[in-house]
Amino acid sequence: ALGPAAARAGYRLEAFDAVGSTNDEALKCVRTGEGGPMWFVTASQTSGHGRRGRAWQGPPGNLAASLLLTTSVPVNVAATLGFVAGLSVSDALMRLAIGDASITLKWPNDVLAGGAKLSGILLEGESRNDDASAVVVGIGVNVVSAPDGVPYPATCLADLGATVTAEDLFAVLSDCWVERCAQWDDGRGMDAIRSTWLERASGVGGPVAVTSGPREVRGTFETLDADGRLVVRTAAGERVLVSAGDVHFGDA
Ligand code: BT5
Repeated sequence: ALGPAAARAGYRLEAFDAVGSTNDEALKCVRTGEGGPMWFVTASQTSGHGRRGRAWQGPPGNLAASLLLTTSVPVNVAATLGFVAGLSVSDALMRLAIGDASITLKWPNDVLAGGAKLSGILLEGESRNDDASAVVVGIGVNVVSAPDGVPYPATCLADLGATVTAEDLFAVLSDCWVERCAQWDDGRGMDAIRSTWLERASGVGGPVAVTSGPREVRGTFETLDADGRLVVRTAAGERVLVSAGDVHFGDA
């Protein structure tokens, strides 16, 4: 069920016992022109995806939730809703007293616990015209299990000692989303949420390497710009803006 604030705010919900991908369900509505805000949720997603065609594993009991939103902002601004999503997940964990200080955000859109991946976020959508877009914000949270065999550490809420179910987590998360999204909207995007995001983020002010296809940028992770791009200062003093990629912290 939706949280009370989400229900009051007029969000709708479609819950599935099991489904291939909640993002794909929401994208069907984007194609038919149906409006949001509407959540598509399951605790059993069988063929979830991540960025660039990667698979997202979601064994039964883990949360997969996608929000269909129609916004009156261009796609580049709507893309910063991914940061609202990451903040909402960390807000929900705080509200449930799970993980405490071990929870960090990793650019662009991961939520980590003790440096291991707990949640992944995928934004998809399309521009409807110059100043409107339909966006799907997909959020996966490892609740009862984390996959083996991923190329970096993964963890789940059960590993953190939490007994919350995917359904209970979603009720809290859907309320946290409403609050963070209101802050984003009132402040017109990234400017309203940047400082909180940076406080909770890993690696700010330290060395970073970002790979994006064949391209690699190395330098110091300075901040995020208004479009949520990573601002990197290279050793040569150049300020480089990175809009997509995989981040590694440290000098290695
Ligand atoms: C992401 O991609 O992290 C975005 C994941 C978004 C999943 C949600 S679930 C609801 C909605 N419906 C969907 O179909 N998708 C969204 P990326 O940064 O590309 O990371 C993907 C990589 O994470 C994979 O290549 C694996 O290495 C790893 N991975 C896969 N499943 C994982 C899991 N459950 N926990 C941690 N890491 C995982």
